[in-house]
Amino acid sequence: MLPLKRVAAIHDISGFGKCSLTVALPVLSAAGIETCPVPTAILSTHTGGFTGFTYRDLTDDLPAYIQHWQKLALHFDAIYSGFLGSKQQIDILRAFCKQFRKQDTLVFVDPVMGDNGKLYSIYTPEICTEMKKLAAEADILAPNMTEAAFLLDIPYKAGPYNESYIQEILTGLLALGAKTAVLTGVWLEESHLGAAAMSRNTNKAIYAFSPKVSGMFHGTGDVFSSILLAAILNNCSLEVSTTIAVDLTYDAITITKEIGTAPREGVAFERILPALINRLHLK
Ligand code: PXL
Repeated sequence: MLPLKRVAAIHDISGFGKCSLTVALPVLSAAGIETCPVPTAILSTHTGGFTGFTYRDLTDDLPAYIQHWQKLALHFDAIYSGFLGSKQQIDILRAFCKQFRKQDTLVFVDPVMGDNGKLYSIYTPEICTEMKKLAAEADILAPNMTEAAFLLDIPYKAGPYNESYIQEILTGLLALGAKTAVLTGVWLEESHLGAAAMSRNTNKAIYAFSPKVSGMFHGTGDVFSSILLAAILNNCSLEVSTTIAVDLTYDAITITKEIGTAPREGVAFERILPALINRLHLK
């Protein structure tokens, strides 16, 4: 029997609204990957579309938490970061990578900062600067178009995009230092939305699209990134992994629309977990 692959997932936990750890843990576990959370904060809900949420910052707990893991000499096949609430948390994550990154460890950074051209409410220019340093260390960097614009210090464009613009953004992200960039929220024509990916060793963009669904659904970036990482750790190619992540994120959104829950409640990714398992077996 092969041992399980193991991921350290460094995100917040939001009790309601399905994002960050409440997505990463079930998606990666369903994909057969042992997932060890490093909770950076505890919120009653995420910050997008809710008011009055509680926010307990766990920054002060992290050094001892991580030190214990050092004593246990844990090995991780991947380090997966998402929503990070302060410069200090990004610094801790960079120190975590220094400590736990071995030759075979994949550092996957989802530089969660904003969407639709705007930063999330708690993100400051200082956090963006730190995020750039983190992005430079990523094996896989997975921003949306808004986050890419902030990382590259360029104005956000709403789309539609053309291939040369997407190529320019991907090239810029790789120039920051990331080995592979996977860009979400890419659309070249009104009817389809998806992702574009490029690695330093190929310099050729690959695309995956699904039909465009109207409306904005919270947590889709976390669903996409978690599925992408799950597929990569199951030895799918970058192209296959991106396609699986686009297809299944789309399926989760369409199911959510049919159920009719409010966009702020997150997407029904629970219903696509069997399909994820099937796709990983079929690869
Ligand atoms: O989905 C990204 C995310 C994660 N965690 C928290 C958030 C958000 C986006 O708003 O607020 C707490």
